[in-house]
Amino acid sequence: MGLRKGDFMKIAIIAGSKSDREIMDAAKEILDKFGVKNSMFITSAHRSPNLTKEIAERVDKEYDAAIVIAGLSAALPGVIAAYTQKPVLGVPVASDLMGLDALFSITQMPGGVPVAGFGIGKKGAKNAALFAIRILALNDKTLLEKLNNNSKKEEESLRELNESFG
Ligand code: C2R
Repeated sequence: MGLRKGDFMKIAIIAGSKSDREIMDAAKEILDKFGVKNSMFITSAHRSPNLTKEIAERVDKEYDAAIVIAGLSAALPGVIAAYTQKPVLGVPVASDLMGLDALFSITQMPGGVPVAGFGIGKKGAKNAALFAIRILALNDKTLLEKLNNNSKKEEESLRELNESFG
């Protein structure tokens, strides 16, 4: 029908609060750059458990993976992962404890409910988005090509910088 497989692939970006918006945008920027469809949701496992369940069920039916961003006592990625077998990529947000609270909450999951843990803040969100794209690229050659071109460009820009040093 002229549609590539990638046109159907979707990533959910979910955050625990609207105060996490900057981190959400860091993930979205990468997904948009690679032409990967995505939607953003805000919900809290602590504050809005029913909405969280509804969104997790949508992830299970409609999305290929979820990037879940949360700070403080970050239950949200684990709760989403409890409702779906789709890959959940957790991104901690910096806090008074430098984000270590969320980093530990996300990575120290009880056995049986896997959440992939990324670095704290925008860089973690960027890597989570790239990792989600790598998952999609397992079944999408066009996306794999885009990833390769992106890596080549990054290397090329460093070569140019080094040449400018003389
Ligand atoms: P507010 O700024 O709304 O007080 O939120 C959010 O991700 C945010 O980083 C402060 C922080 O609380 C986090 N939060 C969670 C959850 N709900 C909100 N970690 C949850 O259910 O896991």
